[in-house]
Amino acid sequence: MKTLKARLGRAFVGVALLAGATTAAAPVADAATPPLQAIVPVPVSVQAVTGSDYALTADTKIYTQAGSAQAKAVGDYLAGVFRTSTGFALPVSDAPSGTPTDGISLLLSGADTRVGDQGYQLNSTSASVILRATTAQGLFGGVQTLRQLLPGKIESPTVQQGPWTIPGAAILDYPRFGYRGAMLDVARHFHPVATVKRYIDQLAQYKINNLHLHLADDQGWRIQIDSWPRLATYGGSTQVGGGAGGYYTKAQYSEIVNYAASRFITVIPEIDMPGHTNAAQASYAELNCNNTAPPLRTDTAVGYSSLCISKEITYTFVNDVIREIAALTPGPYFHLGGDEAQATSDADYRTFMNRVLPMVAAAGKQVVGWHEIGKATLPATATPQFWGTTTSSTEVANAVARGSKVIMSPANKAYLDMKYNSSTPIGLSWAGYIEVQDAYNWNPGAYLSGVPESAVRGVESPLWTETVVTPANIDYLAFPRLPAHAELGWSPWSTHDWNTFRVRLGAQAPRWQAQGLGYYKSSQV
Ligand code: NAG
Repeated sequence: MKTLKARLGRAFVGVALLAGATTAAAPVADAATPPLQAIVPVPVSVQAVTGSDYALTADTKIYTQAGSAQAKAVGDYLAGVFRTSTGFALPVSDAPSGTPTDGISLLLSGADTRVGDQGYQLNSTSASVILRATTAQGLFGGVQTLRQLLPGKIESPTVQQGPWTIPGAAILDYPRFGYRGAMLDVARHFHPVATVKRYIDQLAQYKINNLHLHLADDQGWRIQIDSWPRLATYGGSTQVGGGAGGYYTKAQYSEIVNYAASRFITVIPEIDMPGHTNAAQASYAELNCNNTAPPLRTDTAVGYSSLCISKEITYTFVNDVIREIAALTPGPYFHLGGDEAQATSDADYRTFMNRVLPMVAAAGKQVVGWHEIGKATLPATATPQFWGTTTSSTEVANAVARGSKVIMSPANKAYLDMKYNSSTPIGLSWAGYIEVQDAYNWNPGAYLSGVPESAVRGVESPLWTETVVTPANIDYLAFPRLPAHAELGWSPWSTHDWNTFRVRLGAQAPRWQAQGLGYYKSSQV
């Protein structure tokens, strides 16, 4: 078994365990999981059409809904992924009218109404592969499933030998929650545009549709603000551990936003306030009650900074920042942070939020905030993001009672920066260790007492970066837990089952290897 593991990788271990083969695992472990049983997140419904596989060949054509530039863009994206590893031309052109009789088609007509605005239908036979959806976003989700129906080497950056067989199938799929998110903290350690784009591509594969960027914290301010230029040039000049830091120019932030949009991912900018603000206060003395700028900080303490609640300049500053970032952000949300305001009294916190909440609305955005924001009187459009380690929250309950929906990120389940176990080389452990099974085994729709599924907007996986420096560090903490969270956000709860999940998750490993993604090799999978 040990030799097999070493030779084949972890992908096959789960298969052996599922079959209940504790000792004589070899024959089972030799068989790769059939692709229709290896999709993450698992679709709502998958039916095999036996004896009717589609062969992707040098002659295959991709057709997209005539007249839809968005469908064409999804077709080009699909062709880009498949051309790289197959070496085939895969030309993309308008679909003929009527039901296509060959090739791979991406159509915006004829989908089952259950697909809604994010789902899709996929029908593959020996003649053709037809994806149908009501939106380009739905087609894009279907494309992610289609990738997983081909062998993992389809993800290779170099041309590989086929055969490239798509199993005959009828798939109907749509999400449990409309919001599936990931957060990247670019403040503690700055992560350049290329790293963020790489992460966006990884998120898209698992049908995550929101990227929350934590753009400012005590240790760094990471986005250019024209009316307060020192925020970026001085406040962004260092990071945890004392390295050089960095920041996004407005053009670079827009580049991220546009790249994310091309993957149907909405960027949610966060400027944390009224705490976690040392970088801003170090940049401008007037943002401090004593008019003295503190030094830049490169340690990882939390809870010591606060904007000066009683000064008018504080609100000019906050309004300028919200206005400039909102103007660059097409998505509907602005995240105000609001966590760990230990250096702000509750009364001051409420005073502050009462001033700032209307600024977000005036900038045309809806508020998101870490769940402490529920201490303020929120409009029903505001979304608290639960990050606690217990299963009740007064702040969330208050907000839900006023009509809010919540994003679920319980720290002991959803935090990607927690270590897997005591020997994980990077990560924190204040919320506990989170092995893959822990990341998977919770129900976001029935987790917080008094918060029914109907009050849950979705699931988000935060990745704080006190210990995360390189893209390889991101890979290691996000994979394989991020796909576990993605499945919680997408798949019906009725499909929830660790034993089948770990087989499907293990079957992703060859894709990650082909992509050069340095995932954590969990002994549980
Ligand atoms: C919390 C802080 C965050 C920190 C993280 C590390 C939240 C909402 N706040 O203390 O600034 O990076 O833990 O896990 O998580």
